Amino acid sequence: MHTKTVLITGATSGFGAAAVDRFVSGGWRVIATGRRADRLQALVQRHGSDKVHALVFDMRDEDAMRAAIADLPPEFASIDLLLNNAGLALGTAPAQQADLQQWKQMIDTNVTALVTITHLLLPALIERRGAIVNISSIAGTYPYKGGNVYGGSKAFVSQFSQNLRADLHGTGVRVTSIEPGMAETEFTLVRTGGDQRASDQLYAGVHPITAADIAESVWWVATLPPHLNINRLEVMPVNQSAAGLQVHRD
Ligand code: NDP
Ligand code: 8X3
Repeated sequence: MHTKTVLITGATSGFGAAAVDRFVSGGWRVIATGRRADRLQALVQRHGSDKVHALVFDMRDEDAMRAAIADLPPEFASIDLLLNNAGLALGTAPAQQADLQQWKQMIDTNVTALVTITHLLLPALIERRGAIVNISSIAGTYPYKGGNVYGGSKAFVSQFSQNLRADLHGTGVRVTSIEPGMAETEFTLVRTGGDQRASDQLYAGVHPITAADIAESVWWVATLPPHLNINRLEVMPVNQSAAGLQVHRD
């Protein structure tokens, strides 16, 4: 059996870093991408340069993305799985007080960069009857205050995934949208501009999803028999559930 290769975006922390460990331990080669070169280098050192290849680029820089992927060493060049994981939420303010630059950064990263790398890799994925796993969010399904553009960007990721399924019909390429709820990673630190206390308070007592939990879900989806496709997978901590509508009375 040939060694498979996965390209993981956002591999420097959280779900992406855990997925690197999971796929390496499952015998795959991993292309790990992100902006923080030191974190990617640590992954290469931990697993070995024959197992992990680091690509340092900002997902919003299309030229850098193209150049990095065009320059892959031959042993990493045949990609079987694209894990579209890089993404972020910025801010928790209601729309009427939100920062437009933060909105644009979320759209540029969660939407524009995701479709750009997908478009770039699609021909190769079709040739190899590969797979795409997109990390969406429950925020794309359930609205909450302050979710505004983050939730909108994840609704895009979920629907784009299902539309890819429709277009890729008959190619053998699998597409999955994984939609996690509260998970303790660097997500809330990034969202709050580095407020560790806010992050700790949010997850206190929740028993949130861990990065390893989602890495295991990705692994399960990716290693199912090739005739099976998980279309969408919504995962929450037991201590989180969706409830209710709000009513304002004048
Ligand atoms: P982390 O903040 O821990 O990881 C985010 C990753 O995205 C980092 O590796 C970061 O790398 C990368 N990233 C962000 N912006 C860019 C960019 N411009 N260019 C390249 N890489 C970028 O958060 P999570 O692991 O939690 O998040 C991973 C995905 O999961 C995101 O799409 C998030 O929206 C989604 N998600 C998270 C949930 C949660 O509760 N944690 C729940 C549902 C979905 P670097 O900074 O080094 O560039
Ligand atoms: C992250 C999940 O509920 O914090 O995508 O928005 S949530």
